[in-house]
Amino acid sequence: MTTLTRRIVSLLTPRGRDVSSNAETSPVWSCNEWDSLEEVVVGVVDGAMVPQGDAAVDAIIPEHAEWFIKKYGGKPFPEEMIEKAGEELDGLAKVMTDLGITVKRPQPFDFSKKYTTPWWSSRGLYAAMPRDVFMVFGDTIIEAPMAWRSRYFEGFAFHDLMNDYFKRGGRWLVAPKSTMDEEFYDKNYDSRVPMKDNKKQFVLANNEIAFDAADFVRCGKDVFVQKSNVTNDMGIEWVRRHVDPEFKIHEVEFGDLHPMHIDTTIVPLAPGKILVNPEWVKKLPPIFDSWEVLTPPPPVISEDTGLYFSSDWLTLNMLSIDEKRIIVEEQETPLIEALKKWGFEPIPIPFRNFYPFGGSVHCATLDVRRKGRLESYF
Ligand code: ABU
Repeated sequence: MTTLTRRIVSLLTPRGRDVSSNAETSPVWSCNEWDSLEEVVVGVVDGAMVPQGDAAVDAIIPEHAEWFIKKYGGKPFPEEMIEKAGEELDGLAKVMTDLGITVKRPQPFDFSKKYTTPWWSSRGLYAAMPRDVFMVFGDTIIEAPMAWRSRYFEGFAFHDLMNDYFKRGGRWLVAPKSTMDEEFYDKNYDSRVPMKDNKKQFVLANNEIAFDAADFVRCGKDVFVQKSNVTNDMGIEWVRRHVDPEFKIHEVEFGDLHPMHIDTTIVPLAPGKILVNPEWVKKLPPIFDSWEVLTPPPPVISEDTGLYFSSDWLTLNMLSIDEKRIIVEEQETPLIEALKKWGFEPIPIPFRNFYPFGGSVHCATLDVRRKGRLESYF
C-alpha cells in the first residue's frame, strides 16, 4: 500500500486509523499464530505462588489436584518445582534466541506480598504465562483484566516491558478491572454440574468485565473467543468494541465442560490448517469449512505429570515459529510424528516440569512481533 493509499484508507476507516500503517515501524506487530516470529516474551516462574482458592480457581481444579491446593494454597510452589520449570523456560528462551528471535523476560516481582482491595485480600500467582494476560492485535497490546483474585495485579510484573514497547511506539490498551467481589462469581455455580438444561454453566456472573487473553485465538482479521470460567459476555463485548474495526470477533463454543483458555482446543497452525482437540471439538463453525482440520493423537501423560491447573491436553499448547516450525514438548512423540507427517517441522524441547504450573509453550510466551500483514484467511 502506498503512503497516499494508506492516508486515504485512514481517512475512510471509522476510527480514522489504518492498523497496518505501523506494521514495519512498531515494536508490536502480530496478527496471527503462524507468521514468522521476530520477538517474544517468555515467562518466568521465580517466586511463583500456589493460588488460594477463589471460586474461579475452584471451578477448574481437577479433582485429582485438590490435595495440591489444600497443601500449598497461598504458599510458594515447592522450590524444586520452580527450579526445574525455570530451567525449562530458560531452555525455551535459548532455543528461540538461537533461532535469531529476540527474547524478552519479565522483571522480578514479589508475588508473596499480600494485597487488599476494598472487597478482599489475596497474594499473587506468578509471571509464568504472559499469554493469559496479554494479547496482540496488530500494533496493539491488550492487557486483560483477569478473573482470579491472585492475578489481579499480574500485569504489573510485565510493565517494564510494556512501558518500553509503548515508549517505542506500540499501542497498549488496558481493559477495566472488575471488583472481583462476591457478586462477581455466581454463587449457584457447581463445578460438578457444568451443564443445566443443555446449557454450559460458568462460575462468573456477567455483572462486570472479565476475560483472560488466552481465551482468544487470532487468524488475521478473524479472531475466535470462547466464553469460559475466566471470560464472560461483558469481557468479549469489551474487546469487540475496543479493537480496530478490521478485526471481527467470533464467539465459539466447544465441548470442554470446564473451559479456561482456548489454546488447547483449537490451534491454527498455518493459513487454512487448524489442529483441533478431538475430545472437545466435534464440529468447527462453518467459517472453517475450507480449512484442513488436523486431529492429533492422544496426549502423553503419566501418573506423575502434575496437571494441577489444566486439562490433559497441554500437548496441544505449542508455539509456531513460522508456518512450518513448531516448538512442542519432547515427550509428546505421537504428536511430533503426526506433525512431521502433515509437513511441519517440530522442534521438541523438554517442558514437562512446566506443566504443573498450568500451561505449556504457548501459555509461557507472548508473540509480540511477527512478520506479515493483517489479512483475511476465510
Ligand atoms: N492454560 C491452558 C490450559 C488449558 C487446558 O486446561 O486445557
